[in-house]
Amino acid sequence: MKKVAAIEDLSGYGRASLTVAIPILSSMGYQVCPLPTAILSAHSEYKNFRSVDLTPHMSGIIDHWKELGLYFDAIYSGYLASVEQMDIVSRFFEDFGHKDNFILVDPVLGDHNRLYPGMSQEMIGGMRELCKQARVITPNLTEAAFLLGESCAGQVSVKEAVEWCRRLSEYGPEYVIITSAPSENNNNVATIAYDRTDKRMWRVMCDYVPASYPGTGDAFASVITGCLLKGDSLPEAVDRAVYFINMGIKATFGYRQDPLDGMNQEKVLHYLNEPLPYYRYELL
Ligand code: PXL
Repeated sequence: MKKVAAIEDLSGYGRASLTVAIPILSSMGYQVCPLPTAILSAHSEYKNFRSVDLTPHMSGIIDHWKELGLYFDAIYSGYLASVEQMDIVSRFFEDFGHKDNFILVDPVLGDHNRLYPGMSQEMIGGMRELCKQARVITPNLTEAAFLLGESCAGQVSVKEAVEWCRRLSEYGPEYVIITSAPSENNNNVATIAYDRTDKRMWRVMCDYVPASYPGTGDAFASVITGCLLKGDSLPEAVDRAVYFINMGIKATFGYRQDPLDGMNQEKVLHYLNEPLPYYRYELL
């Protein structure tokens, strides 16, 4: 079985990070090996959440994995809560990254033009360093802006987003995927993806649903990891991830539940193993 090391927090309530990554990657047929960075009562968008920081325990876990001689086909990192954790993850990449496996960094920093609570300028720098070690990165538009020192407070044009995608690839990753990117049509959101090797820019459009669920970025990055592991092309992987998120959002939006509870992924996990009904990707 292919193995994926997943490095992020475990939040007991509200679907995010490991409680999203594990079911998705398991459903796709991979063995997930979590390296939890913290245990939270609920993800950090809930007021008064409690948190146990596992930073002091991460090195011990990593040492044991080294003693066991573990090999991971993919390494996926998501939400990290401190620069110290980012340093540990960077060393993990050096130790466990090989020519034949790949590292995907989801540079979780913020959304909707704002940093998440607890994120700092120093952490943006730490995330930028991790992106340099990755083969694939999956920022949303806000995170792309923070990584590049740009602002997305005003309207970002399609042309600018495409430019940001290319500029991020100069940090090193072969694939840069920007989610929540603008499109010419306000009823659509775009995901754009750049392949630095063949210099092709892809786009997958999707209808806009006026709701926002935490953890959708984590789900997106997890599906991309799974698709690339099975050998999908970049645009195919993006197509499937966009399709999955769209189905998940629609399986949630009709209910009156609190959006903070996240996407009802349990209702749509089976789509991960069904053929895509159609390809939507286009070359930009
Ligand atoms: O979905 C990203 C995420 C992951 N983990 C925690 C979070 C968030 C977003 O708010 O709070 C703890």
